[in-house]
Amino acid sequence: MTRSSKASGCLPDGYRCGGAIRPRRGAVFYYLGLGSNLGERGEHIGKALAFLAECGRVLKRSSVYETTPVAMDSAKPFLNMVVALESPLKPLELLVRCKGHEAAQGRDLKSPPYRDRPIDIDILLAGDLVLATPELTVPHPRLCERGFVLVPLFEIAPKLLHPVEKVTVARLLSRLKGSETVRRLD
Ligand code: PH2
Ligand code: MG
Ligand code: MG
Repeated sequence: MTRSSKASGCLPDGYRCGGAIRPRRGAVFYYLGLGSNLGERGEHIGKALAFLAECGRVLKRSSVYETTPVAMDSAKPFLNMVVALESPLKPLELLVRCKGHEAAQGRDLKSPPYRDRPIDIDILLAGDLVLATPELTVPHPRLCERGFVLVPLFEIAPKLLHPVEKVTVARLLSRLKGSETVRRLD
């Protein structure tokens, strides 16, 4: 049997196929949210990007946005961005590495959540995986409520389908209510 040259089976893993990209065999397409509101925020984000490049292939990165803290008693604005990463790591392996990197950048992981932090790396999506464990929930449980995540995610993946909501990122963003400030930096 001959395969049509358009069949995705003819393409090496990790290559474009009709606009969609599929991961290499055994790899996962992650979307990660990065945030910093303490210290040299741009440097912290830069170090996190270098760290993620060691975890796989960074396929896309959004602009950096300055955002007002949400659900936090803080006046310190955040820098936020979103990254698409293809990685051979399993979700829990990636999570452990991200936590290690947050600690290496000086984040106190024992402090209560929602404190000012030099760096936060959140796994937003792990392909189509739907998972709820004490360690990790994907899709991220508050993804649909947060402009500081949805705006940068929309920039790099507007047509991406949320595996639980079954709507696109563009639709999630259009449904968003609230008064968060999310300002793109040049
Ligand atoms: N992260 C939070 C809670 N609130 N607000 C903004 N603007 N940016 C964040 O990254 C952020 C937040 C929990 O991790
Ligand atoms: Mg977070
Ligand atoms: Mg986090």
